[in-house]
Amino acid sequence: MKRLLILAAVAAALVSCGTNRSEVLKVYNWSDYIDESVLPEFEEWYKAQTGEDIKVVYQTFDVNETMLSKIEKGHEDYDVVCPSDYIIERMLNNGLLIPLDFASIPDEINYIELNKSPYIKGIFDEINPDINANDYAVAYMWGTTGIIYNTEKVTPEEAGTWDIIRNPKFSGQILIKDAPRDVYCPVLIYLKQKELKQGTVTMQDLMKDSSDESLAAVEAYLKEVKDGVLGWEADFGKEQMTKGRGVISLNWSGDAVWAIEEAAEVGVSLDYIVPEEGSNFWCDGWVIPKYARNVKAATYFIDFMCRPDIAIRNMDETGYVSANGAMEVLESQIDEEYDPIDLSYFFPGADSVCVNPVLYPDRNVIERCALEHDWGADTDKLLAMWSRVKGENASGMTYVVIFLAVAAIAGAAIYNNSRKKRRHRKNR
Ligand code: N2P
Repeated sequence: MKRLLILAAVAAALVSCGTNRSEVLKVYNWSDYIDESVLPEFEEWYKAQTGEDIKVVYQTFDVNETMLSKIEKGHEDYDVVCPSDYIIERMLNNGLLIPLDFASIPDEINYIELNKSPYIKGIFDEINPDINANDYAVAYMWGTTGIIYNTEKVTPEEAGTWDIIRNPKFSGQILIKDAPRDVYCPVLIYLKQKELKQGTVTMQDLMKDSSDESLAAVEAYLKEVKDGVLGWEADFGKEQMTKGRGVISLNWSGDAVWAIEEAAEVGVSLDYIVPEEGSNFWCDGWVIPKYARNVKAATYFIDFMCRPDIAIRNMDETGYVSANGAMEVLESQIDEEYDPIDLSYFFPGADSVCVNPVLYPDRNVIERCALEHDWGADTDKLLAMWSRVKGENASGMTYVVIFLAVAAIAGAAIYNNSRKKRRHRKNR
């Protein structure tokens, strides 16, 4: 928060000191989602490529919805932002994105074209059948939603089903991502197991299902779960898990990689699983919103993010897996410590490679996951449901405190008033 305020002040200062806006690049990205040392390197690289100065103003958000509202409602002039798939879809549907002009970048440094993963390109093709998301977005990181668990307290069988979040054994020790869509989808998949097995619905149907009936079912389930929730977290869950303060965390695969590594250093053993019922997989991508004011630098920035060495540094720093399809990226992750997995869906020919399976999911994990989709106006129903679920978490206690505070203020006012009246009478 403090960092955000400082950055906002720097941004305001730069603009008010008369710095030419064409020399400023405003980047708005998820927190903990980049190796920040690449930012000054971009400034140097941009100067070398174009002969122009650029100053990156870097700001972060915790969840998609915060970012979206700044652009959709606030019309903020970020030059490049990093939404997830279903938000890219929404931004496309609402005409909020500018098509990317990569032809403007010289071929020899066109890292986007050089390293495009056909797999991810296919995912972006799926985002919107009418508008090709590949013309508007370049994938950055991707992964799954699953369960991080403490292996000393939870068995893989227990963590291998979404039912774990209401398992009374772990009550009070569960952290849940404060990301409504990424919680709604797995819970709905869990609740619709029977229908999925019977083939009366598909995972893809569920990703688009914003019916009142499904919303009510997920709401009821979450209300059952919430008394056992230690925290609804946007970004502190991974750290809590490393400190042994939570036993289970409904979280993203990249936070899992980060947490597993950090925890190992302090003797806490964590693991990550995508429950057997299935889940969502997601892909975040760089886009240029229509209120951007430095499209050229934004285009170069997106390109720079696709340079394999930069992609590797961002992966190593954050725990997330790059959408970059360069073999160099795969080679940097090979580690004989892991059992071989089938990654040929992502890197053609790589059907048995030793890489961290939390980072790159095996083909069979991917096969039980699906991509989320924009719900349009129904999104408001989800957000209302989410705040009902979380709001009630503050429960009666909040109302008691508010009631006591109001009663105290009213009492003090009545007392002061009657004292004044007494004094007034006395003085007469
Ligand atoms: C990292 C956020 C990752 C975004 N803090 C997952 N979609």
